[in-house]
Amino acid sequence: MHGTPGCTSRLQPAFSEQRPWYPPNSLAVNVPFGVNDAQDYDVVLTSNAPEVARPAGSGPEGTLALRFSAGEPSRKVVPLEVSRTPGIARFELLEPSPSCPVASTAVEVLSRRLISFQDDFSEANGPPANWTVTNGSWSVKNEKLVLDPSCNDPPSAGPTICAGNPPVPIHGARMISTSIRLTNSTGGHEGRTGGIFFCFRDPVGTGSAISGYSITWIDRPEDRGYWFDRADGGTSTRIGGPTFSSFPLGTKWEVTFDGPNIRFRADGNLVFDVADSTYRGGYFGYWAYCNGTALEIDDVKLADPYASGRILRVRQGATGAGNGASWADAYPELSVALGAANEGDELWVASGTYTPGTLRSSTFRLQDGMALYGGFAGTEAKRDLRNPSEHRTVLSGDLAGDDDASAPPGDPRRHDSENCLHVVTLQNGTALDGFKVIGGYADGEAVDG
Ligand SMILES: [Ca+2]
Ligand SMILES: [Ca+2]
Repeated sequence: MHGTPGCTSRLQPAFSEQRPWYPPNSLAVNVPFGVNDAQDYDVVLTSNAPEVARPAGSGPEGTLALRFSAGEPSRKVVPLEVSRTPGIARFELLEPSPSCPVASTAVEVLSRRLISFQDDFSEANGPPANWTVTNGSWSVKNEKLVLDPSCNDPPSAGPTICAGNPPVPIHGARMISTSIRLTNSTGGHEGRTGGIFFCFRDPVGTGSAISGYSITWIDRPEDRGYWFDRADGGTSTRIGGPTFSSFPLGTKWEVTFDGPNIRFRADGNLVFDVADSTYRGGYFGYWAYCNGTALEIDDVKLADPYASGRILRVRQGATGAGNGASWADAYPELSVALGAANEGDELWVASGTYTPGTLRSSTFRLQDGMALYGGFAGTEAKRDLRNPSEHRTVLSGDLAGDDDASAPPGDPRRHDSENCLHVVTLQNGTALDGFKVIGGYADGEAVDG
């Protein structure tokens, strides 16, 4: 059976904005339905920009042969190796005798450069300097952004304002926080109606072709409370709410992105936790219904709280969550922590001997701008409190743990021929401090940081 349904969804997702650490870094590959029922079916998955992203196991050329053996499932999930190089990698699925058009999809790796935006409106009263007004009467008054309740627009094109002048897409922000007050409206059927929009593909917050998210407060009796909507080319889908009376109207709103999830908190209450990874990055702003709703905005902050300055802890034997957030939840393996770390992160490593992997080519590879500190007991709250001479932290390339430094160099009794070639690989702007490095073989490095 060679049905067309398989032809339309052979590579999923269709398009994805991803960052190096943002799941899901994988593609689902479907062969046309049923084609491998009776015989093997071979396809080739290629990336046109393997330096950006490529199928795992494909090698530097970005080409991976996939065999769907007879009778086995006609769907495979192929992990992607996503680099730290920004760009778009387009994937194509090639078949030896295609019964469907070539299937293709793409992954965009966003720039790692953090584009953060914040504004506390400390400028003089007048037009907001860092914002772009699409509709309505917005101004800075007494160090706040204020929407004047009078408006002459049709309600469908309500007052809208976008961060940035000109509007700037906020790629990389994983946290949006703002104080917002919806002051009482004139009492129409819609009541107070307004809120935020984010991850918009277009800076204009209303209209017929919008794509992105909005979170709104509305007082209307039949759907009072918070709404969470996703718009796809102007078609709106409710993905959260209405909350009715479950939550009061808060004045501190916060949106965070955690992998595929988007969470919305108001005054500290978790209002929405929605799995939706359709949009990331894009434009941010505020809007209100044109019925006399007035807004008062302050302390706008869009940032990636995890992008830099994060402290990740590593401690052998740790059995907690393994996310590095505390000594209890430390990474037990330094190599795993390094894989999870980003530019600007600090790694604190408790005493012990750490090896980089199982191969002679294994190495502790520090990315640009990472700092690695050893010499911790595994309890310290500050970096200054560590003591490297008391809490020896060793990076070792002695994979078999059998080195005997008392034998002369070149003597097989040193047992160093199986050791790693390079124990540590540094980049520009990396820091390594408080470690003893032993057991490299290629250059016999013995750095005492
Ligand atoms: Ca202010
Ligand atoms: Ca050895």
